[in-house]
Amino acid sequence: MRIDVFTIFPAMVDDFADQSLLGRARREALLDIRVHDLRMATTDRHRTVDDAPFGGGAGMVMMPEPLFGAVQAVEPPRPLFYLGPAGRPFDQSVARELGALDGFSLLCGRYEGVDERVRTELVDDELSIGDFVLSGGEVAAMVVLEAVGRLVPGVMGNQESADDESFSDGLLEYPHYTRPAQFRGHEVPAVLRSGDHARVARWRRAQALRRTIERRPDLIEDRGGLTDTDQALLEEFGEGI
Ligand code: JCQ
Repeated sequence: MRIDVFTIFPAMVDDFADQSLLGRARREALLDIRVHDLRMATTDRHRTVDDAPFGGGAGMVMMPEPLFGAVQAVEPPRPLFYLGPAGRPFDQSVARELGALDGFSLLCGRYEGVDERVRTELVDDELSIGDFVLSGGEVAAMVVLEAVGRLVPGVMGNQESADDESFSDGLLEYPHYTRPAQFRGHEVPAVLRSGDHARVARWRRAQALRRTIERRPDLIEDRGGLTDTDQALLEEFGEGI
C-alpha cells in the first residue's frame, strides 16, 4: 500500500513512520509511505505557503498555489484526504475502508487551515480524528497512518486481525492480566487461572459487555442493543462483574 503525506513538517511525519510497527512495515516494503514538503513548489526566498485572509481577521491561511504545485508535482495516489475538525469522523470502519485501498494521500494544514479552493478543487474528502482543535494536521495524519497501516496484511505479524475483530463486534476490550498472580493485594481473577478455556472466553465476553455498557452505552446502541446471548452471559457471571 502506498500512502503519500503532504506537510510543512516532513521530518515529524517521516520520523514517526520510521518507528515501531510502521518502521518495520516500511523496511519490509509492505508500506510505501512517502512524505513530501509542502514548500517544494515555492519559488520565493522565504518559501512562503501562507498569507493573510481576505476579509481580514486573525491568523494566516495556506495559499492555493504552493499546495496545488506540490500535489500536482507528485500526482499522489487518490483519494487525497485533508485532515481537519470539519471532516468525516475517522473511526475503525473508516480505517478498514482505507485499508482496503491500494493507496491514498493525506494533506496536513497549518495556521487557520487552507484556502477554500484547496478543499473544493484539490482534495477528495476530509477526515476528522475527533472534536478538538490541533495546531496542524500532522498528528491527525499520524493517527490515520498507524490505524490504517496496522490493518495491512503482514504488518501486525501473528496476532494480526485479533484487535480489529474485537472492535468489529463493537465492544471495548476485556481486562488483561499478566504475572504476578497477586500484586499489592490485588488478585488475578481465578477464572483466568482455571484452565477452562471455554469459561475464560465467556468471562472475557461478559467483561467486554459490562465495560461497554458502563463506559460506552452508545456502542451498545450502535450494535442494536443486547442479544439474548449477551444477556445470558451477563447473568452467568452475575452483577459482580
Ligand atoms: C483533525 N480533528 C481535529 C487543520 C485547520 C485550526 O483549524 C485547523 C486545524 C487543523 C488540524 O486538524 C485538527 C483536527 N481532526 O485540528 C486545519
